[in-house]
Amino acid sequence: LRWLTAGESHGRALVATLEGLPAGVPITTEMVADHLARRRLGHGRGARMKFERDEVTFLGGVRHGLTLGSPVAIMVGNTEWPKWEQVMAADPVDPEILAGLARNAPLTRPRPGHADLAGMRKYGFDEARPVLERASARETAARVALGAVARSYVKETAGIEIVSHVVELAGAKAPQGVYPTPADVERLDADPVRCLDADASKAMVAEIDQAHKDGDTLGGVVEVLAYDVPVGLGSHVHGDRKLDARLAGALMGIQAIKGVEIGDGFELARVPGSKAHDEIVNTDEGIRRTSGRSGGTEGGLSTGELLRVRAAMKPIATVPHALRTVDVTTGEAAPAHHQRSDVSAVPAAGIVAEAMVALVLADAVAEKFGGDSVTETRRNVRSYLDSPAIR
Ligand code: EPS
Repeated sequence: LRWLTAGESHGRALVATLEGLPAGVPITTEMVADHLARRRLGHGRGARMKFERDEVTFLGGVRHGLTLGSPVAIMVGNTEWPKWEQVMAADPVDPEILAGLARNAPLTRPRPGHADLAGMRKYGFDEARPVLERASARETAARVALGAVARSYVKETAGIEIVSHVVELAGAKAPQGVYPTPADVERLDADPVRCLDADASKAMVAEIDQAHKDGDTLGGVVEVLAYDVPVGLGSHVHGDRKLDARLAGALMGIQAIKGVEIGDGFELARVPGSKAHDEIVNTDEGIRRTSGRSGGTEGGLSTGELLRVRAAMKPIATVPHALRTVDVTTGEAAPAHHQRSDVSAVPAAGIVAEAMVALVLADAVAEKFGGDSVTETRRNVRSYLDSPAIR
């Protein structure tokens, strides 16, 4: 599979393309819009989430609710665009008009924690607008749109289902070892922080309310679970083919993610080998594991057990209680630029992480099982799972 997104935060639209899927994957505008709506959920989101809508349009690759096997192209319109039409115009705009627009004032006080300063230096810009427009997590809407297609593909062909939840938000933690299933998704989406545990959810909401009062922002940890992943996705034969490496790269590529764990992750470094692995036993249901510490990957291959990955999001870098920076035009100390921001976007990060896991698994399924139609891919999956080596 190949996929790509384009578009700026306050540009006309985001666009996303996905190439390499077979024909016959069910996907509709409504399915994509539903996932985009899930991404906007969560206590602690900023003002923009309230007044902006995500407008989904398929531009290619889908007919009457099914993929055609050709590249899928999706546009997610920014309803904010009319306010930015001149500031973000593709074609040159009369400098006098631009000079009169407050929105176009140069952003010369780069915000610590964002791409602003390094991006300005690298690309030779004297202000941060051209950098922050693309670095913005607005772009994750395009990834979630592609993720909706990818998850439909893996569900239809291999029966894989993907769920995420918030396991930590600042100091508040959900009880360990509780793994929500696809049947819990409705409840999760109805929770203000997408956490199943009522007490932990309350504590997380309280953390966000307090940070809001303090003019601060918060991060947290999300966990993604993929059910019914067949054994043998990815490979042990080379580092860049390892499923865990591909998952880690994909999750790390989400804005504001600073750490990724597979299974028990860093905790495994703190226990002896006798308590770090998943022992193999023969049961009535076949060969199984006594625990799920590995997170469903061994040696870079999926094991057929529950796939479990976590991503740690740092606090939003646009901090209302502005951090110290330097005005690049004068070299003087100054407070960082701040207009508005989310207090926390951890619940949304879970939805984005689901999309990234879906894209990685879709890539791995396409690689292992091929097929030009969903029927063919499904047949390939079934014949593999029915083979003696697996049963
Ligand atoms: C973002 C900053 C905010 C968020 C935006 C991501 O936008 P603005 O700078 O316009 O207030 O609202 O997220 C989205 C628009 C979205 O759809 O998720 C950032 O700097 O990453």
